[in-house]
Amino acid sequence: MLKFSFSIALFAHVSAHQNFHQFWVNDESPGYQVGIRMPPSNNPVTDVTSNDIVCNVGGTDGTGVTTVAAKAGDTIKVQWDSSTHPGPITHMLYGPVGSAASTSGIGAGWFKIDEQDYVDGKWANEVMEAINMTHNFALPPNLKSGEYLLRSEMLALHGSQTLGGAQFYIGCAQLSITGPGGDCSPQISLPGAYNADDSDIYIPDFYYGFDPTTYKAPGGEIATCS
Ligand SMILES: *[C@@H]1O[C@H](CO)[C@@H](O)[C@H](O)[C@H]1NC(C)=O
Ligand SMILES: [Cu+2]
Repeated sequence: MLKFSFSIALFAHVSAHQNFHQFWVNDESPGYQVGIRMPPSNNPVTDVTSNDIVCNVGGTDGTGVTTVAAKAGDTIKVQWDSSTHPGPITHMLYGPVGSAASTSGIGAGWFKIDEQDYVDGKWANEVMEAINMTHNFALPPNLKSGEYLLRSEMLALHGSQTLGGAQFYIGCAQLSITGPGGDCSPQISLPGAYNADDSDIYIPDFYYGFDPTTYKAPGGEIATCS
């Protein structure tokens, strides 16, 4: 009996974590876990100064991962594992680079292209749960042609009352984008842009008075590309 309850508890915990596992470009998907640097587990990254904050554990190399074609302005749909953890979803691009597969993504050159925080009384994860754990956004219409990393982040804030307790779930896809050109700003560094004690990462009153409607995900403003 004891062993049985332990397994149930373990399963419940593991299933509460999440990975980014599939995406669609204009409704076409390369397949389950295809084109994504899949991490070795669904555990969160909590050290925002670690290189793991870029593309998750083991994510600094994309050898063997398919790079998927897209065009500037295309609609991207991401799908994550089910999540009950309250928090936002954000998307960033890194590039253009010669080869997405051989790009670590460590350092300057990331720019935010999409963010959903707390809308109409629901965190992004709740909104996604109602639509099969998916989320849609568009690539900027003004991008240079080249290869890019697309970073999908779901930040779980249930542990944010503790310094270092916020949980970053991250997955990076590899895209080969055709576009008319354009420069995107502002750009940020990863690691670098996030600090453990930032007010969007460490929220001592998260369950006691914090107003979620004021919340903005880390990484700054959505970039303008022109
Ligand atoms: C939800 O997503 C899964 C995995 O992609 C898919 O098999 C299933 O058909 C989807 N369900 C609906 C209702 O779209
Ligand atoms: Cu979890």
